Amino acid sequence: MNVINKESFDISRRRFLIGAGAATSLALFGVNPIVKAMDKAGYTTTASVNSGQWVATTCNGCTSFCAKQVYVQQGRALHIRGNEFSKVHGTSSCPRQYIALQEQYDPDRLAQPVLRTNPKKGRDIDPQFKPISWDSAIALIADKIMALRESNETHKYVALRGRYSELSDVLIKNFTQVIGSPNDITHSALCAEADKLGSFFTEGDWGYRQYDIQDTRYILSFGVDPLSANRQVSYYCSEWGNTLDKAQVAIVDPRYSASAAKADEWLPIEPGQDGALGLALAHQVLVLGGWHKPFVGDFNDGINRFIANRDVDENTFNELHTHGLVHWWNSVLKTCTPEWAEPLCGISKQQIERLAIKLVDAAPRVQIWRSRGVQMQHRGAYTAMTLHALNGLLGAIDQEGGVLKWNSVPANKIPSSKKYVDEIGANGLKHEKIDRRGRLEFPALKEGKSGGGVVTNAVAQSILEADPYLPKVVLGYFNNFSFSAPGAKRWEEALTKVDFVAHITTNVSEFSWYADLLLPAPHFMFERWGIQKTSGNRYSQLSITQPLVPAMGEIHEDECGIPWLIAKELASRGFTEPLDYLTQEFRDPETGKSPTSPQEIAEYATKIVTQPLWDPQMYKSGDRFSGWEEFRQKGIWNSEPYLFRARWSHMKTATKKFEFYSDTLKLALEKHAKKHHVGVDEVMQATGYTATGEKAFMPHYEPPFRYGDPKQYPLLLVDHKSRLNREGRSANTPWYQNNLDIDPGSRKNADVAKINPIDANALGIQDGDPITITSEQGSIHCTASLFEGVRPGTIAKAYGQGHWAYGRIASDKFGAKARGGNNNELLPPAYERLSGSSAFYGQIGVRVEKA
Ligand SMILES: Nc1nc2c(c(=O)[nH]1)N[C@H]1C(S)=C(S)[C@@H](COP(=O)(O)OP(=O)(O)OC[C@H]3O[C@@H](n4cnc5c(=O)[nH]c(N)nc54)[C@H](O)[C@@H]3O)O[C@H]1N2
Ligand SMILES: Nc1nc2c(c(=O)[nH]1)N[C@H]1C(S)=C(S)[C@@H](COP(=O)(O)OP(=O)(O)OC[C@H]3O[C@@H](n4cnc5c(=O)[nH]c(N)nc54)[C@H](O)[C@@H]3O)O[C@H]1N2
Ligand code: SF4
Ligand SMILES: [Mo]
Repeated sequence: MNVINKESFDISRRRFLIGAGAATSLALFGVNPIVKAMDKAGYTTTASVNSGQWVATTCNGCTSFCAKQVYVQQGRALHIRGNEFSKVHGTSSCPRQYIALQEQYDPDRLAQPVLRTNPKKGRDIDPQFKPISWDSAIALIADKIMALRESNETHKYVALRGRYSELSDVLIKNFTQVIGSPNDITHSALCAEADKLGSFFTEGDWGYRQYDIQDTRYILSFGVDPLSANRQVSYYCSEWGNTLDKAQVAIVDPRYSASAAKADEWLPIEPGQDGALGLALAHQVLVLGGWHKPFVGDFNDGINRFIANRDVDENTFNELHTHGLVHWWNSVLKTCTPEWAEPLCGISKQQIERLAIKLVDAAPRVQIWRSRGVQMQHRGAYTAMTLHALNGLLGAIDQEGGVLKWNSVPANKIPSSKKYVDEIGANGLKHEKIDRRGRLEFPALKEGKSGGGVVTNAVAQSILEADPYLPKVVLGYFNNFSFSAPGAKRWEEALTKVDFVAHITTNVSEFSWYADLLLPAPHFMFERWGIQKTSGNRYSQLSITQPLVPAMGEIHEDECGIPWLIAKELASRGFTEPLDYLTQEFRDPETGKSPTSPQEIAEYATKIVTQPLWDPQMYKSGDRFSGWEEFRQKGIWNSEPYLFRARWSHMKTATKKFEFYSDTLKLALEKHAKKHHVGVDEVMQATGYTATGEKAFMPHYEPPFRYGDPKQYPLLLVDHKSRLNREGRSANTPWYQNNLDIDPGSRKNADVAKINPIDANALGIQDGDPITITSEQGSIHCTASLFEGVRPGTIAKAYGQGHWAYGRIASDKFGAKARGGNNNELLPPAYERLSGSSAFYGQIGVRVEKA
């Protein structure tokens, strides 16, 4: 039988394991998938130089989603560069683009469907996966869906989405809907929902920002390391040098990041105290009279009455494009002096005063950046609002050299399956969603709507407690929640409770380990259709991915193709609506043909969504194309350049203004409270906030919640992304492991925690020592790196290592021993509840010992 086992990590044995009995091994394809693909492509070693071509696609290594061109020769992807047609990043790139090649040609990739043969589930239990055919795999999923329909339990089907392209609305949203389940659960609450909350409740935009770094004079970053992470790393990497010539940069982060290393100033703040610093800066800006008058307005007589600890008469100030400034001052800011902030945030009064002067001098050509690090915290919502309000005060919103929204992209949405839902499905859709969104303690106020957002990490709890119910079928797509979610082990336990778990994945991951069926996924960048958007340099772009090399195995397109295969099987059993939806709504916009294969439906879906961009008859704005073929070849559409100040007094907030006193949040909280027959104070309490009364509607100080008794867990953990992390997906590549010293304080081929020599000496820890880090949640092992670039009292560790599955390089021993430690086994499953986000940061107490 064509199977492999845990022992098969040994590269020399790998090829010989075929037929070695029913145990889970790595080379699940039988022959090396690379060899197979080369066979298909007719590859010869005598290929002549320059006989290939550059093909457009998109990198999905991080949320920058850069448009790329890949050099393809004889069916092999050999080289990658930025897409010259991009107005956002052009040909530039970040340091991790090439790792995509090693992901694509990873010999440990799953290359055909496999079925679990061991009914027992656990980390130490070999699933004993054995290959099965695609037909059998799809039939098995159809069996499970039909059984749910027969028992009127279609709501017990749960689709989990990790990373994705816009086409995932087929598999996750609409396919789930048409089979009658409300449970289309995305990873957004593990990603950065609290960030969007900060913009929404001040300027009415549930989205991310771009920063006009060409014309700026001052960049103040709260935890963002734009040379490593965040959005549009390629553009910022290529332009940052020029920016440093023209502007000053200050990085607030307990950790000395790559960007801090290039900045004018590094402010190693006490974790979780960015709100205090932000409020003190806002206070100082007002006291100095430095707010941007053309945006905010002024006192009627031009005399500044913002004096510390003194109220201001609202009638004396005439606000222009903002709302509630004086109210905010009187209720919150007047007491937020630098003296008040200093002991909280650990940044001196003098430094705060100096920063404020710099901001005022540079305004409105300033920009305040904010990362997940300061917002995805237990009480992070008001920090997100505070820091964005600073942009408002300084007039940086929608301004040259300031902070911009993403330009809009006039693409179509994926067609809805709503009208295809039958009676059984409609009953299923009435059930509460599995993630508890909208409950009193989970407002998840996406776009101001109670329960409008997702609470991804609550799903594990819901499964464990069978509340609101125990799902029977879980389909995981492009996700690895038993690795990527705080309190990761809860997911392992939860998945053992579910009857049937399927996973669509390129690699046998920590999530796959608990699955019953694995479907091999195409690599997102090289083997399938897809759509991504990004923004920077005053433009937005939409770019596509397309299949450009033969797939590494028996692989079908996943976001549209797999639902189409399942729908065909369901139709053969008399449940025709899913197939009706897919065949009727996904016709080729050029020929009107219905799809006949997984690849075709994905291509048609790509054409449907992008048609307003490439069809000359539908032209709206931005780049022009003669038709689909030209667009496909270029692979990218660019928007019009940014229109500055167009949104001033036209924001999508309750008052249409930029809100310092958020009427928008007030409305949202009051509606949520009313739904639960309580007041807003009770909502604050249920969500773990300390505010009472009107403070709930304004940026204000919230003390960070500390996990773990300081006596037992004296140090604070600072989690961060490595420059080489392509989310949780790059760890099985040599180019990742061999180059990790690209991060300040890190080492090649090691998983290090960076500890200040002051703390290390007190603990008797030397550089290179193996250490154990323990929190209330769990323990991990890694290596100590003594590094002055962490604030004493904190320990910084990149997320990304600690895989115990995924492949022979990612783990020490596949399925048996982790390589380094996974930070998510230390982090508690905590939440920022107003957005539904998981809380990865703040004050996470840990103990560090020599192992
Ligand atoms: N401690 C800590 N945890 C974090 C973060 C952090 O900074 N620190 N970051 C968080 C953030 S911002 C995010 S967005 C989440 C991401 O977390 P997830 O959404 O869970 O995504 P990944 O961990 O990248 O896992 C994706 C999985 O999909 C499969 N896969 C890999 N490549 C492909 C492919 O090309 N196609 C398909 N179909 N499947 C593939 C593999 O099984 C892989 O494990 O992680 C979060 N977790
Ligand atoms: N290299 C790389 N880049 C990526 C990704 C990746 O996997 N790898 N993933 C992409 C994804 S999915 C997302 S969502 C974005 C997220 O990008 P960002 O929103 O910018 O967030 P992170 O980099 O996750 O934020 C963590 C940062 O906050 C700092 N930090 C931690 N605690 C605190 C604190 O209390 N105060 C302050 N001031 N700083 C703190 C950490 O040192 C770290 O620099 O990045 C994207 N870019
Ligand atoms: S990893 Fe991110 S920044 Fe780097 S090329 Fe890919 S999408 Fe762009
Ligand atoms: Mo993310």
